[in-house]
Amino acid sequence: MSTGFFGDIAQIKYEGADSTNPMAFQHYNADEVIMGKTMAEHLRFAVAYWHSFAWEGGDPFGGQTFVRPWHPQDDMGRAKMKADVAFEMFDILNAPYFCWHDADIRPEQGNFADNLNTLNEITDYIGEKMDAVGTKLLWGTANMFSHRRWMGGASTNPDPDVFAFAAATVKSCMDATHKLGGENYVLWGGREGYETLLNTDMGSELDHMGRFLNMVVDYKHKIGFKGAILVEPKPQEPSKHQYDYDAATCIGFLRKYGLENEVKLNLEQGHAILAGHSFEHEIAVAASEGMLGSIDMNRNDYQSGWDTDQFPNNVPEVALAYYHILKAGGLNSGGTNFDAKVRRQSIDAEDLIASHIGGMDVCARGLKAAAAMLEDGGLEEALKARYAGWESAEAKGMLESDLASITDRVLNEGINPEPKSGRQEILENYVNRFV
Ligand code: XLS
Ligand code: NI
Ligand code: NI
Repeated sequence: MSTGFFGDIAQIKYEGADSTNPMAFQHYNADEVIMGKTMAEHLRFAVAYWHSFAWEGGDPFGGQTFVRPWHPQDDMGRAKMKADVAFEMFDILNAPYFCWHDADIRPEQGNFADNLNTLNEITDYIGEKMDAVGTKLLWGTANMFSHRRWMGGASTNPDPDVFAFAAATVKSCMDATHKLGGENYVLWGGREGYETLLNTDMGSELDHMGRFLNMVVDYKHKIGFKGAILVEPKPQEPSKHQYDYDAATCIGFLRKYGLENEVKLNLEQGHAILAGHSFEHEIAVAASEGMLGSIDMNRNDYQSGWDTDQFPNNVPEVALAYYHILKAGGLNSGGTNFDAKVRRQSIDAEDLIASHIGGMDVCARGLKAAAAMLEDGGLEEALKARYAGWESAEAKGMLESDLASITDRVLNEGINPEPKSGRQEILENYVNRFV
């Protein structure tokens, strides 16, 4: 029986680029084949439970703007109603995946044992809904940043009892993810960092975080969870400094603690911008190390400098991101999670649907442009030409050589390099032909 929350909004269909129907896809055509895979298989869209169903519309200057029948979110009956509405939306959008934090789906009980009971109960309920609607779980995760117990960090907390609570919480969320057939498990450490170095022992906090992540990996193998373990870089917010600053920092951390073959990265567009990078930079860094796991797709407001988690609407940006993803062989067990929320004035059920339609369409356009560029091969050809000098045996041999022998060669052969154009504008013009 329908909750009625979405009124008469029917399943969203693909109507093509000429359609003016705001409740239809213009570009996302799930079954359309691109480079040997359907769009649905490439993009693997997921809806984020927290932004669409748990967030109440507050900001630092004002409280709740969304009035939903499942508020306040402190009761199991209303948690089930929230799940009913969520699955109605997954069905309307035909979204293949969703993602959750424990705190999004179960009511907070204030202690671990009761949290565990409500998590078990709600995930049983959600499991039945997944079977009925056909939506799958892209990833589960633990919210270890909202409740006041986490204010000084989770695995990096100076209080070992918080470390213990965090370990138990992650175990419960991994169990729940495994039970629901989740394809990945994510750790984003919003409070794993510091507010001030004056009270922070950074070295020991990092060691605790490294040990914690090793326990997570051990537990994954113990229960036979086949999904990927992913960490999500972000430079700051809510903490002043987050240890998982960006992709490169995470990779260094994973290597230091022996996790480079066990853990991959969940990269978020807005976090890349906060770290002073482009999204494609973060994807290229992860891909070059074989550590690309999944993506959180959103955009920031480029004027405010906050992690505003808006739905993507910039096709050229999205196209370059998918270009690097396709080049790296695709998302594998990862997907495109809309870690994005409607604005707090967008209070209608229709806004929730329209925002996802727009995001899915923008990603579809980006993917199509990316595939066209890759199939045309212009960028790859230019790249090959730029590095062609390194094909020669002499150049390759230099990497096995040493400074003194190279110096001899420079002197003997009178090596005196002639600068060549980087052709940046020509390449930018090329990209513009596709987006
Ligand atoms: C916050 C993060 C968060 C993670 C999951 O900025 O993006 O939503 O994706 O904990
Ligand atoms: Ni984020
Ligand atoms: Ni995220």
